[in-house]
Amino acid sequence: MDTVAAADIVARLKSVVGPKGVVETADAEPYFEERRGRYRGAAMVVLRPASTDEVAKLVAICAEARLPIYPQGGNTGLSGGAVAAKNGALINLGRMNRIRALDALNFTITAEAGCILAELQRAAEAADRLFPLSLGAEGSCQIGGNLSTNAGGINVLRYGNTRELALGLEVVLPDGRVWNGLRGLRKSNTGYDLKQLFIGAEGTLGIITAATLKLFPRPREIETALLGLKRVEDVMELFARARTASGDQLTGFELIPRIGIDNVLEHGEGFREPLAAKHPWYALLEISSSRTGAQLRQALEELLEAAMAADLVQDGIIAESEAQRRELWRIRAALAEQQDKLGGSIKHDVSVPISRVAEFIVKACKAVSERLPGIRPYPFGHVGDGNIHFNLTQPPGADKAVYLKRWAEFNRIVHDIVVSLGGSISAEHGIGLVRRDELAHYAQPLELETMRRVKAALDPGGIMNPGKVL
Ligand code: FAD
Ligand code: 2HG
Ligand code: ZN
Repeated sequence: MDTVAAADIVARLKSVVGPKGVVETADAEPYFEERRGRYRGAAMVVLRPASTDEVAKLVAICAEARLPIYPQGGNTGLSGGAVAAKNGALINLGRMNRIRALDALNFTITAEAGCILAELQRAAEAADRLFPLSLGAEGSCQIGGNLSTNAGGINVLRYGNTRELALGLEVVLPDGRVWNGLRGLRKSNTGYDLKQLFIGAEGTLGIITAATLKLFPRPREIETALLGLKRVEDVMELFARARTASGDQLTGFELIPRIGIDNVLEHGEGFREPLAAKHPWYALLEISSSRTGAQLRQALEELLEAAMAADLVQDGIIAESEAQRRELWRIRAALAEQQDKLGGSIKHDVSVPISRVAEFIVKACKAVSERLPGIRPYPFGHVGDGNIHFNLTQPPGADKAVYLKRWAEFNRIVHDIVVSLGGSISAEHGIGLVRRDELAHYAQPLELETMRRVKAALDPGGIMNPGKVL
């Protein structure tokens, strides 16, 4: 496209959104940053539409001009999916942040894509309901981004991924037409379930502009415990016992390694050693019920007593107040936030069947240590969903840049083990740019072909978030 034509299209795009919807070059930097510093974005123009109609008009102009579109939500994604390029328009949904409707009796909420996740949670709570999606970035990620990455987080084992929480979507298709699929129905078998295509598509098939989502009764009793264990195998045995002993009321079950506690104590603000002695592994678990008088405390105490008698659990604390509960979860959040303080960190977001989590961790730790003695595995996360953030911290004193150049090499070692155990190379963060080549390596040819056909059918011009996922 020549410069005159490009300037003309940019002018037309800007006139759709007006001055409030145009980000000036001087203010564009936050839209180009990438969380992990592996990429740097750029764009011909950064636009912030205020309505579905504006999004549709922008997309129609881009489709006609074959101009690439890079959708963006809160830009908290961890796979580089929201990284734009200078050949196209970055469309950020942040101004589309209204709650359109809340139907307490139907247990649904309808929100625009740019609604911040924490705001959505608050709107549900104000109506005595729970929107259970919860993750570290909830103060800045948007529901459109959550849907587009099919985000997971800390409550998946009870309530499911974002995909399981979505009942209906409104989407601007790559030709600029609007598909209104905002249905609040638990049951509807009317042919292909189109919304599922857009959930987890990372902006490659269209722009999600609104969603109808499931709500749940708000928990009235919550019990949270942090437990110290000797072996990762014991953590997973405890998980099985906890599900059963709690009457299947387990909402979160997170793994924390000792290296993570040491790191948080050294680099975090205001943390104390959580238990009297140090332990190789910790489990942070939470059970909850919407019923008062559910006697969760008793169930938890009985579980712990039995687990300690069986030498599964060495020590533990149960939160005595909401403040203490928050403090335990603060350790978990800091674990992720502070990991890079230890130096270069090669990331993996993998899942295996829950029954094979311990085997995976043992095998993968051995394999990476054999390849690079001194490497420091930092495995943590949502093991109650079989999801391990198997991140690898550089050996102490190693050259960070040299170490990070070995990213692909360690990905291959770890992902080979994951696949051999029947697992997935991307549990919750998505493919984006970071895992695109890994997807091409591990996906079945027929899966890739089918995905490419879907992409070509919906986006024949290839303008939606080009270069991502496939
Ligand atoms: P962005 O980063 O802006 O975009 C992500 C992808 O979605 C991109 O491909 C983008 O093009 C596309 N996209 C965004 N909005 C739209 C739209 N409206 N229509 C179409 N495409 C769109 N993730 C988890 O799953 N679980 C966690 O526990 C978790 N914890 C995190 C903790 C921290 C501290 C951080 C920084 C991130 C964490 N993440 C986690 C990753 C991230 O927060 C999620 O992937 C989140 O869902 C991304 O939302 P976003 O609005 O920031 O999307
Ligand atoms: C979490 O669970 C996030 O805290 C981030 O998904 C994981 O940093 C990571 O690898
Ligand atoms: Zn996570």
